[in-house]
Amino acid sequence: MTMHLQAEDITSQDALLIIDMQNDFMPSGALPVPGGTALLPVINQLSGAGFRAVIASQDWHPAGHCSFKEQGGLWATHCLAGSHGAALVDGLDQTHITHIIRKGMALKADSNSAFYDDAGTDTGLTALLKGLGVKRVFLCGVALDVCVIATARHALQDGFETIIVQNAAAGINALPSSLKEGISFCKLVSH
Ligand code: VGL
Ligand code: ZN
Repeated sequence: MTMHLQAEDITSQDALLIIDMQNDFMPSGALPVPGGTALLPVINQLSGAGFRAVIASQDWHPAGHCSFKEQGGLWATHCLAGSHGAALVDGLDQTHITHIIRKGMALKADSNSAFYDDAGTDTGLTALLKGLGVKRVFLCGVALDVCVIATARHALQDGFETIIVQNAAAGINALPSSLKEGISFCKLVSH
């Protein structure tokens, strides 16, 4: 399903998950996502649309993290806890952000998802959302093919209607062709 989202479609049972809009994932950062900066106006418009909660995730790694190349992982060193690279991008409007979720903090388990890491450790996001009465989540941010999609899969698994806002998300590479059914895509309509 592709729907065209308008601000008036958002209800008090909806949450926005803004995934990893951090300096290291922007075009001049350590692990650049092409087009990352161009998402800012769309995400900023979206975040004020009346969500019950607006949750920003931050990739937040210790030195020597297992996902880093020098440890045999896939990625250049990025998002070191407390660094400028790990900070939310300056141009991100934080006015409507209600919660921050940090992930990837364990040395030996990566966490593409904002819900559970690769060892199954829970960030508490599902309980937080359920406690607020959230039934539907909209996802945006970076990287679409890595952390956004991993977060979407867990959202769906935990019973949330799950929608990726395609024009508010950008990837490092193309999306995998084997996308799990049940995740919807929409575009934000501005007017
Ligand atoms: C991410 C690679 C490594 C992401 C995080 O936010 O998509 N990608 N760590
Ligand atoms: Zn990472």
